[in-house]
Amino acid sequence: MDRIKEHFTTKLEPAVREVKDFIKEHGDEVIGDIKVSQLYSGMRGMLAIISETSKLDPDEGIRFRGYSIPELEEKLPKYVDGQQPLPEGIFYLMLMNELPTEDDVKRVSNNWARRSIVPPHVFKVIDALPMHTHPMTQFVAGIMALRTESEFQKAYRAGISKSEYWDPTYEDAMNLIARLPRLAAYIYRRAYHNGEHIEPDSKLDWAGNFAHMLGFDNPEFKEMMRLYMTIHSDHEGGNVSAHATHLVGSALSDAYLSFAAGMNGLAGPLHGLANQEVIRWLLAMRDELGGGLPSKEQISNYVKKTLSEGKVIPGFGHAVLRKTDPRYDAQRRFAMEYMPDDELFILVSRVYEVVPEILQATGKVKNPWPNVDAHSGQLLMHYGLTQYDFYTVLFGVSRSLGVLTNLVWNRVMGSPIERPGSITTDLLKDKVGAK
Ligand code: HAX
Repeated sequence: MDRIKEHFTTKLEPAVREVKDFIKEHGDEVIGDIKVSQLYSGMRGMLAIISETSKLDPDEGIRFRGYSIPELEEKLPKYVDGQQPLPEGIFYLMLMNELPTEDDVKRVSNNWARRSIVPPHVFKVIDALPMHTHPMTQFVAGIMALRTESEFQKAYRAGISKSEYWDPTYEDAMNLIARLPRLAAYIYRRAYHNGEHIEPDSKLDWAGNFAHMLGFDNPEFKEMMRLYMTIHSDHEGGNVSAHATHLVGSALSDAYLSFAAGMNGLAGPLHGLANQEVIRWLLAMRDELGGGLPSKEQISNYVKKTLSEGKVIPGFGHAVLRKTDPRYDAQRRFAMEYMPDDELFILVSRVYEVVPEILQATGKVKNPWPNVDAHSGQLLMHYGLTQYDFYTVLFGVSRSLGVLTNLVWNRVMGSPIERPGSITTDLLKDKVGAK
């Protein structure tokens, strides 16, 4: 058994006992009421899922196992001479509920490198798709093709006991996380670099090697990728990609099926695809205004025009957050340090100064502030990763860290199949005595 898994096994029994005791003692306590309006509003504000890896506070933003992003920037191990947190570290923290040491992080890096070989049939599946297939479609097809490797599927067929489900799920999660960068890089190089693929460099860390396979060996880009992969990894349990992974996983679907479901959700423009939409929207604005850097007044007019056409301003708003997303702030700090004079960064900053007031004035937008997607594309564009259709795949690779950790923990806990109730409007009217 590998050392990471061995250490993880020490966490299982106490965590299961803690939850069992808690349910036994407090299981009948009521923690909230549901309003009729919530049933029609995408379950906003309803507590419905247990997710231990991170918690989103509307006014403060995300905390991973209790740590804010600035705290993690300080506390998580870095690459040699680097300043940005390594995603291996946030994965370890989410899995173990324990801050990793440098050695722990190295062990995760090495473990993933050992598991990272993608079987050739996966590349054949990708190659069979038309070149214009959206990268997220290719990504999901690749994840499904990788399912031939599922340890859980094999173990279930062989009749594994419930109490052991977590073990092959852990193997699937680790294998999948290890292989996603190679799959994603393959899709990128095939679509945008004439299929000139780059072999992995197993001496590099997970995000650094991903950058390398994409074709970006600039050390600054690698640092950016480490930050990107860390901050996109989890956003509590209710967002579409996390919830979809959790829901499908609750049917005992293996990590591949569950994660593919999550990625289908991430590919929606109101969720992860917003990062692509932001750049598309910014470039369209620049083109329409004749190139160069638009003034605040020009931006303001363009924002109003977008709204008047019945479209959303991509990268702004959030279902839970009520302030600027700390993930946006983290990327802004990176841009201020590494590329303060980048024209697109200046545009992103100007948009930040203009949009919230306009959204607020609509009187209906609950959160006028920028979210994570308002910034990420600018960082990628700066280093020459300009093919924005690919951006959501990067988000997806990172998101695997949180949602697959949750899947493993769901198996440890023996979480049941998810099956909320539904009701018709007529019956609901009867219930509340409406005519
Ligand atoms: N531009 C224009 N209108 C917006 C808006 C925006 N950025 N954000 C919200 N609104 C509108 C909604 O469309 C809704 O209008 P209707 O009543 O006419 O339907 C109204 O304001 C109220 O919405 P809300 O309660 O403030 O927001 P929701 O919780 O319903 O939706 C969204 C949250 C993130 C989907 C929304 O803010 C949005 O569409 N933003 C733009 C797309 C985006 O950036 N998505 C990424 C979000 C972060 C994420 O998941 N990243 O992966």
